[in-house]
Amino acid sequence: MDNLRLSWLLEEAAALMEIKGENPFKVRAFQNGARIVAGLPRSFQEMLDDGELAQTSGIGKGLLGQIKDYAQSGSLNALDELRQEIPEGVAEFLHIPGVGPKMARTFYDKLGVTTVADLEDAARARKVRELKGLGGKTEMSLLRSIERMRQRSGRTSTAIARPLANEVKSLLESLSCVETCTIAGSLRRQSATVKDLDVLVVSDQPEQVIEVFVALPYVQEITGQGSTKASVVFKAGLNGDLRVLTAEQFACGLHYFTGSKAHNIRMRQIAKEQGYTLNEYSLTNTQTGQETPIGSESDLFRCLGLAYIEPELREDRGEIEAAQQGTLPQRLTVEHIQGDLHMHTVYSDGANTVAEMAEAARAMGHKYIAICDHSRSLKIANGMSVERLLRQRDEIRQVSKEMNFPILSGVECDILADGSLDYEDDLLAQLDIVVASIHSGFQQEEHQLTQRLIRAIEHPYVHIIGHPTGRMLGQREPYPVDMDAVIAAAKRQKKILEINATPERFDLNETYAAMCREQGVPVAINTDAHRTEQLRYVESGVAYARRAWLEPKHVANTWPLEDLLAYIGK
Ligand code: DGT
Ligand code: CA
Ligand code: CA
Ligand code: ZN
Repeated sequence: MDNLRLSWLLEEAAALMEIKGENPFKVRAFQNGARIVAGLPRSFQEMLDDGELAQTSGIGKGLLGQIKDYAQSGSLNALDELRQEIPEGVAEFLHIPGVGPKMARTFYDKLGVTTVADLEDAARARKVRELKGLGGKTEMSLLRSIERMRQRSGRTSTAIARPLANEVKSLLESLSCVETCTIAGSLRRQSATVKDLDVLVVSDQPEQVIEVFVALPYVQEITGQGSTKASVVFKAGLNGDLRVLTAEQFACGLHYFTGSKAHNIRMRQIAKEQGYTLNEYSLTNTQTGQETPIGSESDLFRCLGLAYIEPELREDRGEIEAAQQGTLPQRLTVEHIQGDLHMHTVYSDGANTVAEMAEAARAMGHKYIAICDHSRSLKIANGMSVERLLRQRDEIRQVSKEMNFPILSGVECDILADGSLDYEDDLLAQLDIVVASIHSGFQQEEHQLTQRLIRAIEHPYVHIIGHPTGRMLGQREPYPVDMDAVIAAAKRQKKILEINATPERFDLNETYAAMCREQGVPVAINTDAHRTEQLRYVESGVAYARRAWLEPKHVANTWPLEDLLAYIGK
């Protein structure tokens, strides 16, 4: 038990009291208490024992009583009561600029939302403007505030975080005092961006592990150091949280620090309903105080009557109910993927030849690929003239025959500003497959961009829309587009939308990918590889797609080639 954790709990209690409309003096007392506890010179436990905490100014009788209880039971009574009434996540609403306690309460009471993400969805679905006293203007500014909050929170794309995580993991694992090292948190859940690295180590020599961790060459600054944990800022700009656990604690710790927080909250409820207390170290029988030995996450789920839930699903989006009912989605894996439908070669801005890309793809186990280099307007990416495109098509046919490996001759055709395509129809008709993408004119209005995409979808020779929203994580926002309308058009026209697996993109995002699943629009998980090694992006693309609950049947490039060709009318 540490000061920081106590301080967070007091802070959360203050927020929930505010939302509940409690006496402002009481709220203030808890807020002050949180600050004081965070800044104590020694552990609050020691100061409680030797009576110094009682003498500390700002810690009144009521607060002291709460802290005493917490020291004994590990939970804060006042907070437990508040959480009965208002779910934990609602306190987060107060961090949105412009949202006060009253408004937060209304969102929860009237919309039933308990996380910022759900609130955002509700606002996008135009439900906020219908609330009494609020309107369209509030709704718009709410959405902008949530967006700003996210930007300010400074998240890092996995393109940076994952290689760093792998380095840290392998360095720590090489230590003799380390049994295992696992990266938990949002990175394990395959989020598109992460706030920090959550590093879990099993060891019985925590001091030694911490010493090495804070001295890693990637570390810029140490921001916290305790007996079993440490926090750092990495030179790459993101933070790192290390926890050292014992082997007995590992399974519960892994589950807890994998999160998400919303998932954990529901799991704790489920445990409670069954007479257990679940925390980051153990599952305990609440009555007897006896710990249930938990050897793995599967054990933990099983003890609570749940099927194993993949980390990617742990967002409290219905996965716990599905695990109770045995209706979790079939796990999509990279073995289901039969081919990759978007990659580049030296014909435009790629680094490898047609044959090299095909060899590498076949070595990975693909049954077919499509080569889709850039079209002529995209000069900066060495887009192909008509003549060069035709020459490439001939080369593809020949390589395919020599290798006895299906290579579709395609193109990544620019969607021009008015929604028309970059080549004449009779040329496109000669290709096996056409991916159409937007690479310019992002500054258009939403209705223009939407119409542009829809026009491309309605084009008879277009089969797939590439990276449909144009986002570049950490660099560029998605362009504004009405994805409901785009997905509806894809459905009408029997077209495929891409999940571009380049780690800066993950575009479609998980929300839109899930909409495609619901609407019956197939997606293709494509790497957009510009060199052979990048064909490996398919692995994280598949993992990301699991966040949208996609099953093999939803993904067009898990289908045999004949089925794919039949779907696109070839
Ligand atoms: P991030 O870092 O924002 O990309 O997302 P996470 O999920 O990695 O969040 P982080 O690093 O703050 O915390 C790691 C996990 O620890 C989180 O997924 C769940 C757990 N956790 C952290 N704080 C709390 C909490 O206040 N309550 C509960 N139930 N779990 C928490
Ligand atoms: Ca994290
Ligand atoms: Ca963390
Ligand atoms: Zn591309």
